[in-house]
Amino acid sequence: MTCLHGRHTEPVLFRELTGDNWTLADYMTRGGYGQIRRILDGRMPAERIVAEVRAAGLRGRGGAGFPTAVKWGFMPKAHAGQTYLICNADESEPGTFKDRDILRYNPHAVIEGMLIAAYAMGITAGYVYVHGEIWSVYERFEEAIGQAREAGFIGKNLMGSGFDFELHAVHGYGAYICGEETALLESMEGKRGQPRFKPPFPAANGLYGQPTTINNVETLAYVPFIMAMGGNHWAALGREGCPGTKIFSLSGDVVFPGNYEVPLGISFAELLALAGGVKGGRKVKAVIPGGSSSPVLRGETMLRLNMDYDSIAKAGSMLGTGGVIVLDETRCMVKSLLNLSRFYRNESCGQCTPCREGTGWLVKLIERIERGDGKPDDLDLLDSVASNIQGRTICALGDAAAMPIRSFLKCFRQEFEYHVEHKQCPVASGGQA
Ligand code: L3W
Ligand code: SF4
Repeated sequence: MTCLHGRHTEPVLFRELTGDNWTLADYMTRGGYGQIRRILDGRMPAERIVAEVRAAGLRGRGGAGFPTAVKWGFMPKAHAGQTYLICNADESEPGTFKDRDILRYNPHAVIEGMLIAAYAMGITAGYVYVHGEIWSVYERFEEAIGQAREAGFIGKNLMGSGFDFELHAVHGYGAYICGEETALLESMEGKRGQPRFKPPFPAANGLYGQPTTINNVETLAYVPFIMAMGGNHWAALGREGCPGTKIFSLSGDVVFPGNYEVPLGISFAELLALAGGVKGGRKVKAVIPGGSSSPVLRGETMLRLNMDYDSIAKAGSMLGTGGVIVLDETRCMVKSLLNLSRFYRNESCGQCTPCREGTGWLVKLIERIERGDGKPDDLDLLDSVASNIQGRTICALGDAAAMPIRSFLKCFRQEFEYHVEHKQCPVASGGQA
């Protein structure tokens, strides 16, 4: 997967990258570490940094879109013990593959972003938790950390300022659930990666019980650019009312799958055109706009929407991680849902009964419908199982498993009914759903 095919319209994070210029030396020629140097040299007050991030309107890029400046503000101002900053690079939401490209092509932007964030919150220790199935990215990031440490950007008394910051990379072993922030903390503590109850939130009780801020890779990587441009200027890169740029990962039935860094609020139609449109000139049937946990929308609905948090939420879905999965008119919606549901069943950590048992029931029901053994009541049963999972579990995986079911049924109910009634797929058989 590459992000470097020159089809971005407003690149910030991916600007000037060719694929092999990820090194410290190259980052320095692009003004790298200039912002942390300016901050430390000038003893910039932490409030000024937070004010720039607030002016930028930066929202968390890990899925929830939580305002970054507000999250940083949750950290206690005075704390006797250690506090931590964690970069969540456990990217594993199906359809989402942006963070690994940021780490691969622009790792020093992440490190500088962490330095600035840590300084703003008075944190002296940081970790980057890298997904266990992208080993080459983990190794490259380790190398980048080594370069930064050797150049004096990580360690004690940075640039003679008195500010200390230690940074380490750790890796998981590929479990999706470890991307949930509290499961990630458990995993880092050497325990089984299972989500904790929230509250308390990590800002109060995080790694080893200490106040911890956890931000996504893309969120942190934008911070040096926001400081360099000024928050207002960075915000103005987005379309009206939609601050900044955002990386969308396009996959599925598009001509050029890949990562596209574009103004937030760009229309879906423009984004699709950047990716070369739908394969074979076919029609877009359905779109999952924000990673597999976000509800599916019909193609014609998406073609009227802009890619920003509010527009997608008003249409009944979520911008999530910006992992856009495009399904064309040849796709069977039952099979597509089955594929997603198997993923959530396999990745459930098993702590909560509705999620552990319910995700298995969902798969059994969809398998039955898909192979032509569905019963007339199965669609209501599917909806009932999903509604008994949603909102009744410790973490968002339960919701993430339930929401696609309900949205597929809402948008494509006739296709499911056709499977039950005719014991075959209308797409494959050329029938009308
Ligand atoms: C202190 C409060 N902190 C909220 C913090 C909280 C977290 C952030 C957002 O789920 C979503 C999920 C997936 N005091 C606080 C507070 N916080 N109130 O703010 O919290 P929350 O609970 O809204 O979200 P979450 O649990 O982090 C994330 C969805 O994203 N998703 C994709 C996930 C996949 C990846 C990936 O592969 N990279 O992230 C896609 O849709 O379903 O809804 O930090 O601590 N009062
Ligand atoms: Fe584990 Fe699922 Fe419960 Fe989340 S909702 S804690 S993944 S069982």
